[in-house]
Amino acid sequence: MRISHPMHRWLAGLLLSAASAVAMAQAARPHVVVLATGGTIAGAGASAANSATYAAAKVPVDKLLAGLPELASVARVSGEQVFQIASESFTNDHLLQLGKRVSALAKQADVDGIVITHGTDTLEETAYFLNLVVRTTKPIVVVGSMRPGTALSADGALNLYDAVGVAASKDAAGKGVLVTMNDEIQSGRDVSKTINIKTEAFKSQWGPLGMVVEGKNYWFRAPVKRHTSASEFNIDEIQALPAVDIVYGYGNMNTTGIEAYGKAGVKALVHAGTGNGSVAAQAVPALQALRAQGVQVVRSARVPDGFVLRNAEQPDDKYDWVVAHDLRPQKARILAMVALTKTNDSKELQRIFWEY
Ligand code: DAS
Repeated sequence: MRISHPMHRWLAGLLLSAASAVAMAQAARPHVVVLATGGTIAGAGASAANSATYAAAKVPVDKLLAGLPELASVARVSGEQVFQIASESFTNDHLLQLGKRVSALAKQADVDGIVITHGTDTLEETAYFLNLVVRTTKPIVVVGSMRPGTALSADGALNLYDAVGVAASKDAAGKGVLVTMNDEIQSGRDVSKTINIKTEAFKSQWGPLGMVVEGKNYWFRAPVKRHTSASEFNIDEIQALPAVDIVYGYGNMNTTGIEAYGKAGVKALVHAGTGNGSVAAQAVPALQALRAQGVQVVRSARVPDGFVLRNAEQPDDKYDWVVAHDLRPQKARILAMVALTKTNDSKELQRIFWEY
């Protein structure tokens, strides 16, 4: 279409140059890939009052991203729907598939950061797994929400906005896998879901690494345990994860579970003991029998904070058992599985539990 009037031509030129300036600015922004797996952040409730009663894993990733136009000012965002499940249903196969996709994307020169949207129930396990096996310094951020997007005061939108912002940030590189929930930036290694019905659910006994406020990151500490590019583990070399399960300690403890897992052929059994990883006297022989069959025994604790002291509640040197250090049972299971892909030597396993 030919524009005749000089003023109109000038205006059209102005609009065109403004549009191209915006396009150039957008093209210059970091490229963040959002891998969606389901969970409450993709959930939907029957009414706005349903903050805790809803169906998880309903909203597809393109709808999640379309609902957050503010992301355009933070990064160039592309989305992939890897799974659409509630995270309590994650299996080792899901972990492997997701880990391999994250690893492949991290190798791409045109990808600057990766966000994984995830259910909150096992978010801490996936975050720790990726922290152990994805060899990259690029920011990887796992994010969820405690309320569905349909609820009053839903937390998912700001959590996702924060996650993309952190994943697009150069200052988030090299800090291991991160979790952004409730304005905080948590270490994927340290964080756990500690409250099952509040937006302030995710805590670490060692505290968050920092905070995100209005799209700006404020850092206060950095991880000291090995992770990602400094890890001896590599998802690209892992084709399967060994069976590792958990038994819980409590009053009137019996050995039914321990013996059943032994018969089922676990490669390691995590014992979530009372106190500082204590084991009931009547359970010790059953664990010793497992060890004699070549099964690794990892002493963790049902008490959430602190750390299990080696040779304190049990003579670990004598029994050839491993202690989980400060890792909660569900995290100890993740590390035991990954470590067993490399070694079945209990002294090597203990080294790995000290270092990761
Ligand atoms: N069932 C929970 C899950 O998918 C919902 C959530 O909190 O994300 O982990």
